Amino acid sequence: MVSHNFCWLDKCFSTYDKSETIIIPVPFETTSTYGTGSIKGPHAIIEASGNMELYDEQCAINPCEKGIHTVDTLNLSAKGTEKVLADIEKIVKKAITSGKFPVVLGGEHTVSLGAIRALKGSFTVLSIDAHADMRTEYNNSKYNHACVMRRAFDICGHVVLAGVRSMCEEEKNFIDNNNIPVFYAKDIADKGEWIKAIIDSLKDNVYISLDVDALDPSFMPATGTPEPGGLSYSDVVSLLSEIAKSKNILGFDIVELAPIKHLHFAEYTAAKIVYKLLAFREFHRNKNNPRLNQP
Ligand SMILES: [Mn+2]
Repeated sequence: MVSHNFCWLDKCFSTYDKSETIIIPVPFETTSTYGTGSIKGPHAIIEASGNMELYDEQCAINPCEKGIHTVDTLNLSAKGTEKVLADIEKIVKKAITSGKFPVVLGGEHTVSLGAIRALKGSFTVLSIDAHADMRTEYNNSKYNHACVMRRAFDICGHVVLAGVRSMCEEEKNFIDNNNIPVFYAKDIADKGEWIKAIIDSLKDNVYISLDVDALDPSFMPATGTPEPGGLSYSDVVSLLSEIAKSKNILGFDIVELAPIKHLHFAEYTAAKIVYKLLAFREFHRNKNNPRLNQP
C-alpha cells in the first residue's frame, strides 16, 4: 500500500543497516468508537512527508542524513489484536537491539502497546493525548483504544499523561489511587512552567506516545475522537524538544490520524512532528553544536 518511504528518501539514506531511525507503519483499526479512518493514517503521513523540507532550520541540520528506513507496512489481514501487537513488538525489539530509534505510525492507539512491550528496564510512558485512556476495559475489550494507557501502566508501572481534557470517573479514581501524574490541557493553556513540570515527572528513559487528538481540533481536525481545548503545534514541538534535550527517548509513536480528503495539512502536521523529533534528538546529541542552547 505504501508506495514511498518516510521522507521519500533515496536508497543511500534509507537502507535498514545504515539508518538510525526505523519507521513502522501499522494501519490497524478495529475498536474505533466515534469517527473512523485511522487505518489510512500511516499511508497519509508517509505521502505528506515527501513534501517537507528535509533541512531543519531550527536545528540547522539535515536529520535524514542519519538514515530513515521505513519497514514494509504490516500485513494485518485476518490477524487478531494480539498477533498484531506481537508483530510490532518483534520489529521494535530488533530495532532497539541494533541501536536504532523506532517510530510507529498508527493506526489506532492500541498499536503503542506492541512497541511498549519491546522495552526493557525502568522507563516512563509519556502519553500526549486528549483522553486518559485509562479504562479497565471498554466495549468488552481490554485492548480498546480507550484502555491503552491502562495496559501501558500494567506493563511498566509508570505512565504520565499530558494534554488531557476527557476522562470518566473510573479513570479519575484510578489515576488518583495510583498517583499518576496528569498535566491537563487547561494547565498547559495557562502556560507557566508546564514543560518543566512534565520533564520533572519523567524517568531518564522515556517512551513517547502521541495521539494526534492531543492537538486542538483547529490544528488537527483529522482524528476519530476530537476534543476542543487542546494543544497547539508549537506546544507539542516545544515539549518534544525539551524531552530530547534532557531525557533518553526509547521510542515514539504517533497514532489516531484519520485523514480527511482535501485537508492535507493534518497529515503534513503529523509528518512534521515526527521529523522535528528526529531533528531534536540529533541536535541535542551533538554536544559540539555551537547552537546547542537555541531550539
Ligand atoms: Mn485520544
